[in-house]
Amino acid sequence: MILTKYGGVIRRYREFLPEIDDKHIVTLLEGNTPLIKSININKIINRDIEIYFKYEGLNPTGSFKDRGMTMAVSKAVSSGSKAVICASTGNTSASASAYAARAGIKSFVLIPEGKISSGKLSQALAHGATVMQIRGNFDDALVITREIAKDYEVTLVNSVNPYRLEGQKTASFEIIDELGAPPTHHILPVGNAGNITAYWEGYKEYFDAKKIDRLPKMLGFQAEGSAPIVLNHIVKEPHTVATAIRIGNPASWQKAVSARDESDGLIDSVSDEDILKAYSMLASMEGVFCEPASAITLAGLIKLNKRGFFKKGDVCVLTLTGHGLKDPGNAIKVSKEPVVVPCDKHSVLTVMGLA
Ligand code: AN7
Repeated sequence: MILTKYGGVIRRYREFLPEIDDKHIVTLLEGNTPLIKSININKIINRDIEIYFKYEGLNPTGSFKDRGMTMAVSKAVSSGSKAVICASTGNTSASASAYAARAGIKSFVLIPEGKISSGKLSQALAHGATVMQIRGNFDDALVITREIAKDYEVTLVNSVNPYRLEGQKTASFEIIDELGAPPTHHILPVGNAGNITAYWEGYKEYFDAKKIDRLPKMLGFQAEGSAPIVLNHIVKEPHTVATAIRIGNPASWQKAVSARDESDGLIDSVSDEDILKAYSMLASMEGVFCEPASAITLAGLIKLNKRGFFKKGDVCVLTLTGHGLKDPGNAIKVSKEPVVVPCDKHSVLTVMGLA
């Protein structure tokens, strides 16, 4: 058998994506991420359902943003653009700057000062972006970015760029191709609300192509302090430990509401405390290290499960949107402290409980 080389999400799912010349494809071989079946967490939460983690932290820059960025930057390059710009809570800037570097074009990123994790900041800097820390939040940064992209020759690569969502929908295709069927429930974090919109599009397109004969319910979660969609009003000063989703006025608000309503799903919120509990559980019980914003999916599942939401046989897929190494500070904060031990065998054995 001849194995076809993996060529990234555009080449794999070309028939479902906007047309692009092969020579313009900018890829770091994103996508093709593992769908990991939960063993230990599944057992203690609910043995009647199946839980899977779509581990998007294993994309080239460590988050799901790469699926959309390959499409957006390829299109930018094919239209002759020499620069991209984005506002970001961190992951979009990491991804945009990496794909811009790959394409040999410039990247400009606006981030809220002091409110993005060090891993993400280091990525944008390493990839050579011009990083501007603004004294405002993500929502303020997005307003400025949109205005600049409207009037100057620099391509906006936030998820208001439709090519971003086109690329991101490929995650739904992968899940169906892997499971052979859609899950009954798909759980996602909701920040700027692009990803839940993209996943829903992906499921609907596979439905229309007759690859599946039913659709999942879309379940989105926001952090309590940044929950505009749940509250049904803009949050002027959003706050949460999950800085990736510290967004008070999501760009794809209405589309996320449509995904929720069309799928008979829901968008709810959970506390920072529960996000951090789920974050620890994923790493310590399942060996899957994701960032706090990603762990909100498990916190949400636990919340719904407690009120008897799921039925026997339900299959839940949780998208773990970003890698835990993006934000090691939080892991160190919520975990057991390392033990300082004198440099001798006996002391080590004592700590191990073997002396
Ligand atoms: C890990 O990077 O908005 O609802 O500027 O980094 O599609 O916005 C990041 C969002 C979830 C929310 N999980 O997705 C940005 C940015 C992680 C994220 C989300 C983000 P959307």
